Amino acid sequence: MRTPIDPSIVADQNEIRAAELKRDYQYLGEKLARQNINIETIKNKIAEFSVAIPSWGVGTGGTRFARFPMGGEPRNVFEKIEDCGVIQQLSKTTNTVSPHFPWDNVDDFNELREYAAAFGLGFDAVNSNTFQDQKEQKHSYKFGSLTHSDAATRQQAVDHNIEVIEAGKKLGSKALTVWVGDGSNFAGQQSFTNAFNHYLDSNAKIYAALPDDWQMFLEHKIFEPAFYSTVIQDWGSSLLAAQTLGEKCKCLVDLGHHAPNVNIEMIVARLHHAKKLGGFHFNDSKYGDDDLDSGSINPFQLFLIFNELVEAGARDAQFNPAYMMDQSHNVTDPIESLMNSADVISRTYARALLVDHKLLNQYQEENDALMAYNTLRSAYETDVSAIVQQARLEQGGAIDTIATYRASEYRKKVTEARPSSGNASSGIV
Ligand code: PSV
Ligand code: MN
Repeated sequence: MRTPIDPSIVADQNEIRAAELKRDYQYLGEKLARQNINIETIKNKIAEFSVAIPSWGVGTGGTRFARFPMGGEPRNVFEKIEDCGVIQQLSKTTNTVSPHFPWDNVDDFNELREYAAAFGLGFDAVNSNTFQDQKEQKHSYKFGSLTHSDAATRQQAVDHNIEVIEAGKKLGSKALTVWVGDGSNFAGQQSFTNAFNHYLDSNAKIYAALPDDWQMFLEHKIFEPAFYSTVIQDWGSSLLAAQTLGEKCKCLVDLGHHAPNVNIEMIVARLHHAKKLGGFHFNDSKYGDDDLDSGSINPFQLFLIFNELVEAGARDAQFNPAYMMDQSHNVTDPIESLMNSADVISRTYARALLVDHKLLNQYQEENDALMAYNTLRSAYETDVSAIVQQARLEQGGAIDTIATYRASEYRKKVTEARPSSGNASSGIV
C-alpha cells in the first residue's frame, strides 16, 4: 500500500494521544452502557462507513471573482489521487473517489484504476459535465445540454454521458451522476414543458446504455447557473423523472441545492419512502449553494438528516445511498477541509446511531413533543469524539488527522514537487 504520509509520523502522533483516547473511550463506553448502548457496535458501524471524495475537491475552489490556489495544487488526476490518498490514509473514512469528466480524462483508465488502488482507493459514482463547453466541442451548451432546443446538441450531451459510463466501467464505478445546469434566465425564455420532455428523452437514451448492475442518479438544483428557472429544480421534478426513467434511476440530494429553509431531512424521508434516494452530496451553506465544509454552519440540520438516513437504513436493509462530500475549498487547505469534513460527517453519523428510535417512536405516538425532541437532543449532545478516533486508530489512521497532516509537512513537500499551475481553472466550478 502506498502511504503518502510517512507511517512513522502517524505512529508518533498517535502515541502522543493514545493514553487520553483510551481513558475517553472507556469513560464513554461506560456511559453508553448505562443507556444499553454497546460502544463497540457503534464504533464498528463508524469503521464501516465511507464517504467519497470528489476528485475536484482537492483543488482550490473559488468564486466567479477569483481563485486563490495554494502551493502544490494537483495538476492532473494522478496528483489528485495522491492527495485523496492522504485523506484516506489519515481519516480511513474515504475509500472512494468520485471523478468528473472530462476533467479527469486519461488515455489509460486501467492505469488510473491501478494507481488509485495502490492508495487503497476505488471509484464511486462518475460525474458527467455538460455545463461547460470543451475546446473541441461542436455544439455549445450556452442554452442547455440534455434539454437544449436543438436535437444535435442534446445528442452530443447524451453521447458524452455514455462515454462517461464507459470510463466508469473501466474504473470499477457502479453509478453515473447526472447534473445539468440547464434552465433559463428570463421569463418566457424557455418552454418548461418542452425542456422537461427533452430531459426525459435524453436521459432515457443514457439509461439505455447503463450496465445492468449500475444506477443513475439525477441531481436537482434550484438555481445557478440559470437564475430564473432550472429544468430539474427540486426533488419533485427529480422524483418524477426518476420514476419515469425506471428502476435503476434514483434521485441525488445535494445539501446546497434547495430554497432557503427547506426541510431537507423531510426530503430524505420522502425519497426513501419512494425507494428513490440514491445519493447524497454533503456540504453546508448560509445563503445558497455555498459549498462550505459539511456541518460548519448548521450542524443540527446535518444531524437531523443523518437521523433520517439511519431510520431509513433500519427500515430497509437494502438502503445504501452513495455519499460524497461536494465542497469548494476557497480559503483552506482542501486536504484539511476534506479530512475535517469526513470527521464531522462520521461524528454526526455516530450521534444519529445513538438515537433511541423505539423511545422516539413511543413519544411520537403519545404526542409528547418535548420528550421526542429531547430524545434527539440527548444523542445530539453526546460527545462521540472517542468513537470516531478509536475507529480511525484501529484501522491505522490518525487519532488527530489535522495535527498529523501538519506534522508531516505534506503541503510543503508537494509545493516543492509540483510547480505552480498558476491561476488556471483546474476543473473547479
Ligand atoms: C452542481 O452544483 C454540483 O453540485 C454537481 O454535483 C456538480 O457535478 C458539482 O457540483 C461539481 O461542481
Ligand atoms: Mn453536488
